[in-house]
Amino acid sequence: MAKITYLKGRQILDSRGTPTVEVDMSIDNGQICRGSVPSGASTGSHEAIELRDGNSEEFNGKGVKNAIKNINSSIKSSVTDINFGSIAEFDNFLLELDGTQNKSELGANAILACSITFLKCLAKNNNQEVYEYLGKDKELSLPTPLMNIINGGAHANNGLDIQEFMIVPGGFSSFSDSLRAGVEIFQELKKLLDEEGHSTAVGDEGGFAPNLNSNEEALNYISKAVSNSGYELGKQIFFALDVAATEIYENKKYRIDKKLLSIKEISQYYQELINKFPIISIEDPLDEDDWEGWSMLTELIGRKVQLVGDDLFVTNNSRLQMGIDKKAANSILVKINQIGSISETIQAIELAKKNNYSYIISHRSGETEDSIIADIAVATNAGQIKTGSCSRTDRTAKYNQLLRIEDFLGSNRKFSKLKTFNSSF
Ligand code: 2PG
Ligand code: MG
Repeated sequence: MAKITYLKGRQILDSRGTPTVEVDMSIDNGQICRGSVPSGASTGSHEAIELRDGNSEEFNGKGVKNAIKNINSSIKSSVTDINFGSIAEFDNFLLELDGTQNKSELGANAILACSITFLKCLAKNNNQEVYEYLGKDKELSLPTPLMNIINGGAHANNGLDIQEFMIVPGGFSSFSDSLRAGVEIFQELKKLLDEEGHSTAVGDEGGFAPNLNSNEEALNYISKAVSNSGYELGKQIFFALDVAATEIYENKKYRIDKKLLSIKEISQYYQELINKFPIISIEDPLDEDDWEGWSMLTELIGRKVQLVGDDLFVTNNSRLQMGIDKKAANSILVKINQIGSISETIQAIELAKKNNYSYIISHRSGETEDSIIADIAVATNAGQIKTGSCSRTDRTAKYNQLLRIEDFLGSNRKFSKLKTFNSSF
């Protein structure tokens, strides 16, 4: 049983300079732990509500002082003197206190910051790391990273309409080797882009954001960087895309490479891309409410590639269940702030597991130095983590935590070598 003995919320900044929520907490007079929450740019419309101050002039209305007030007043006064038996009990208490479906009363940012920090306190008071505490009696493994080395879409202003071009160093036998390969390719890509006069400035997730003419051109650059670095494409290195298609959906069509494509045409476009490049995963290939299109595309290419629902599922069990029923997608992107509590995040993972959907633990494009998603990826044996490129401390913080965990686990460590289902690779 655990009682909260100290709780304080404050406003800090995320990696885009946008205000976000941080919490300091201690339970049973133990050490103070700290947690903070990320924020998206290409957010799904079905996500839990991130409470922002709106009409205030500060930060163009993006302040989170109301969410902070909720933590320091109603949450603080309600939790005092209650003994919580688990993170689930604590989260449920906050959900009841909020009383809405989408956490709009207290704010998903307020609730999640408390939930993350409560979990950290439980681990700390038990003298454990978060991954050990959360993964107790479960299979632990270090994930393969999906590294977003070219940024486009809402995360850059370069005209590329696919949001994320990721490399997946899947053919290695440890996390650190896999990460090292990714870093070497990233450095080589920088050289290549520079040599050809392209910008090597980075986007929100630390990948380059060059002005290229087409999505294929981006993939060609990455292919060249892979071979120049001495790695084998399709054996050691694979590709993953996040199209974030809700952002390019206009009048029931998809804008790709300056053309408007129907659902049939875009499906064909994906088929051609996966025939040309070793793409093992496509996230949000279609709009967040295009269920029919998703079922069709899953039937068409779901045996060859991982089709990941991000804006489609928003880490929400009822949306995921809808996808399972409709055979839409075969994988879920897991973002703690889309649903707004640790326990509900774990529930979504459990539902995915039970139905043979793979699950990828993910950051947001607006991040903080909090690295709890690294621990969650290990504790839930996710096998895959998406946490940006290998520049910007907001991104490397997560990779560094994974390197630490690899070190802590020593000879007990297991690495989830790329495991996408039905993959022929
Ligand atoms: C995504 C994410 C993270 P955002 O679409 O998957 O890469 O972006 O946080 O902007 O929604
Ligand atoms: Mg996405």
